[in-house]
Amino acid sequence: MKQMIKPWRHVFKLDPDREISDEALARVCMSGTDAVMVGGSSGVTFENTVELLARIRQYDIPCVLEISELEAAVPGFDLYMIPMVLNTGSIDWLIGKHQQAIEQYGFLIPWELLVPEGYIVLNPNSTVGKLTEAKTNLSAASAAAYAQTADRLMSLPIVYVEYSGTFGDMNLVSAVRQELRGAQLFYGGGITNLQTAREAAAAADTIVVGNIIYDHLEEALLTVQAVK
Ligand code: 1GP
Repeated sequence: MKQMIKPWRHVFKLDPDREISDEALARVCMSGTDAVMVGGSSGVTFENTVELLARIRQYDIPCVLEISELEAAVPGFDLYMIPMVLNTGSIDWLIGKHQQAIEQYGFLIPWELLVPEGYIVLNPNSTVGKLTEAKTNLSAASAAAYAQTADRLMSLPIVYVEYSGTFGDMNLVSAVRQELRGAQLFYGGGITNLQTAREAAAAADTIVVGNIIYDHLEEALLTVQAVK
């Protein structure tokens, strides 16, 4: 499954808890993006996830689910991305919820479709930052050390620098990337136009574009050009 993700340079992230018209969804799915990731930090349910998956499946685009709610683990996605928050203040978000899920549902898990992601959450005001009590006040060197931990000690295939809602420090992102040997670097947060998409695409392997889809679709679609 790592082979499937490797060539991805651009990903749109859709939130099942937010409305998107059929026309907007069609434009997102046919934008030339490499994949659609379904996920969100709140209000994600089995029902709204199934509904969104069914709508995306009309298009020929890889569709992956980022699991934040066990109840919303819907079958039928191409892959399942499993966040492990490296700089959380609570062990639950690093490994606790994962252990509980496996104890309860291990027999149902399609292991070959799971891709763990080492998250470094850096916006303290984001929903994910608050929820996971992330220690966001990190220097570039500290963030890079988390990334090395994920890459070298844990062998995670993805490190995800997450600034959700705000555009991050690209020097930090570059410092993180420099330390990675095997892991692919995802960057997400505050990409709102072609310029920010280009900056992020220069620093990371893969850029993730979320919110702006709902606020300014035209600008969101332009971000695909940053990786072409
Ligand atoms: C959120 O990293 C993604 O998980 C994208 O962030 O919504 O700020 O684009 P934005």
